[in-house]
Amino acid sequence: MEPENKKKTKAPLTIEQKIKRRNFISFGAFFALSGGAFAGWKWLLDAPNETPGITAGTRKPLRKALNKTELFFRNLFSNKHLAKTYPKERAVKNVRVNGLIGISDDKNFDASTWKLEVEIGLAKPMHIGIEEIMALPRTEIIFDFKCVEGWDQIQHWAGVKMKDFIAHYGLNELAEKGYMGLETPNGRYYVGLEKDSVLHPQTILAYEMNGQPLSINHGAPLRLIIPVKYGIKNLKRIGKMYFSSARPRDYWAKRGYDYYSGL
Ligand SMILES: Nc1nc2c(c(=O)[nH]1)N[C@H]1C(S)=C(S)[C@@H](COP(=O)(O)O)O[C@H]1N2
Ligand SMILES: [Mo]
Repeated sequence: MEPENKKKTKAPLTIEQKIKRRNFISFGAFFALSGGAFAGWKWLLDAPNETPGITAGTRKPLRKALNKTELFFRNLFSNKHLAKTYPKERAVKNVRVNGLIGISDDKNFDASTWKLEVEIGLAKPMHIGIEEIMALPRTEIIFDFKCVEGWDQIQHWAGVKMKDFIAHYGLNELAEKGYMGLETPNGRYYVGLEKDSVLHPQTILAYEMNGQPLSINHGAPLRLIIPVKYGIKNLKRIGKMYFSSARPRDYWAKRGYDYYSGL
């Protein structure tokens, strides 16, 4: 038989046949896709939880995706991304007091004997007084302070740039480890910060607000002001500073907030 004839004997599809065929194809696709989606969901469900601690326990593949996203934005902004600044007149007079963890729960704190403790590896930690810090080059910043709870305020702070502080005390090599941890003297509030944000030109160790020494509730004698991050990372009443190659513990990340908390 001629192949040509064979083709011709095949009758054209009727409308009903065409519809049946389409339905068959779309159902097939539907089942294939659902099967894929189910397998994906099951895979995620069966994936191990990350070890809780620094971050809340989510599925490991999800954390991987979050970390990739974080890295993308970190590389995008890095040190070149500056927070918007404002003229002094725009700064509010009544600066809101938010969290007091590590402050109101510390009855033994004595601001007059306070010293910043800096862990420097195997050697004994450094203890730096506030006068010494105030003798370093002073810088000011007026920016829009943002809290994850949904409020923001234009605030005016002064202190020393963290990168100047680090350079002055010969901590550059330690800073290269990747992370800095900061804690209140009683260790009740603590944050972890990655190197790029630590060395950011707008990150300051602040000892003044609106031209006055810090009040106790705003973090006297020394607090962190880090405009590239949400309020939660702006630790008040710094007691201890340390460096690490792994993410330091972070109070709010432990409770499910984003570790990076960048703006
Ligand atoms: N020690 C300490 N620092 C802290 C907090 C805290 O509870 N304890 N709260 C953080 C949060 S959530 C915000 S929004 C800011 C608020 O700073 P303020 O009270 O000076 O406005 O401080 C941050 N630093
Ligand atoms: Mo906050």
